[in-house]
Amino acid sequence: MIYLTPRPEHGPNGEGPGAAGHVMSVLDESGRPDPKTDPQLDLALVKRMYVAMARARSIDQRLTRLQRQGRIGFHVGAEGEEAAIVASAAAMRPQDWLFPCYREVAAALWRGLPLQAYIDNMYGNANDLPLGRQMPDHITGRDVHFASVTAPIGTQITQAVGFSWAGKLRQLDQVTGVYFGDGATSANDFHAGMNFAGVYKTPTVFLLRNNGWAISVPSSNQSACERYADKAIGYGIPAVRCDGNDALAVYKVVDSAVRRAAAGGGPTLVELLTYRLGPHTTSDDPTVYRDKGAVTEAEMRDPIPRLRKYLAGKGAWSEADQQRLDEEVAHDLQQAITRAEEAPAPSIESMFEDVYERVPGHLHEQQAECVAGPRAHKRH
Ligand SMILES: Cc1ncc(C[n+]2csc(CCOP(=O)(O)OP(=O)(O)O)c2C)c(N)n1
Ligand SMILES: [Mg+2]
Repeated sequence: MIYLTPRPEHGPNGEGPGAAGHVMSVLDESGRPDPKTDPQLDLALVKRMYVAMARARSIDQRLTRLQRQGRIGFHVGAEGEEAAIVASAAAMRPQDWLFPCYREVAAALWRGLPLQAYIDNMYGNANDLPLGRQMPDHITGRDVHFASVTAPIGTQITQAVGFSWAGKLRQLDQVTGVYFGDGATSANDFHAGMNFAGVYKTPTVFLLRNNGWAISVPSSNQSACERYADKAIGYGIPAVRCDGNDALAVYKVVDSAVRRAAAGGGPTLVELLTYRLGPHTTSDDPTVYRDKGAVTEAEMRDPIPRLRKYLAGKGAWSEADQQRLDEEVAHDLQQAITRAEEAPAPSIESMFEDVYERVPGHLHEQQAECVAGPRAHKRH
């Protein structure tokens, strides 16, 4: 019996033997760069990434408190995954598109989604773009080239591949990045999307956020594959693994995958190894299924202090900078929350709109009945 074994070299840019198993990293846990892999990024860019990551953490913490206070219904946080999310978004070019899972709001904010638009979505008020028809954290951002969040796991993968195929047919200089989790690699859409992208060489960057968990299922139980990156082999797609808690490494590998796709080289799977420090969502209690020790250990690899130490080592970040940032974020959030809480709920009439160009007769009737019914118009 002859067994096929994964090819040792399937890195996208001619990396040496073992590229598939190798985990690209730049920063050690104390934020010191490895001169052999350091991409020597412009410090202003690194600072912007750090600010976006630290802002994302503060936003998550505040939204979790709002949920516990009963002011919003639900929140999906991304604590611990900020480098994987922000640095990958930073490596995409303005004309590129991102198709998200539900944990990458920080990528939309990076691309310019206004904080107010996000907070309005968290309240589902009349200013929310989806008009409260979606769950919180299900944002949409056409203006910033950020596709709508869709809750069914993996569906964004086929959407993203189709979108990037369309861009290729139109000969647009456009790459599509698609985020998904380790759990999503078990979904049909992952396989359909990867296969299509491999066959048609679509300009797609598959951003596999391996955060160790799919709700309560550990990534070690999710798949029989030794490494998630190995899943790319069957589709003829090069894969690269990267320390997802190391913003510089994430930027470096995604930048190179984007360049390769833009040059007509086809798709790449990037496995971002990270860890979900918080619960799956505010509806989840991970203490019933995971060991506290694992979290404490993962906290040592927290991407935010690591990048802060890097910047501080370069004399580009101080305690005073941190304090200013914390105050600014708290102020911006307070302002956005106040506005969102003052905004009215979406009108009942609006439930019947936006599907048809003109509301058909039978829906008009239902709309009138609903408006006349006992449901009082009230503030959110
Ligand atoms: C088709 C489908 N099945 C099940 C669910 C319920 N569900 C929501 S999140 C999730 C786990 C996803 O894990 P992963 O892909 O690793 O992403 P993570 O939440 O860790 O970021 C599941 C099973 C769903 N939303 N859609
Ligand atoms: Mg996961």
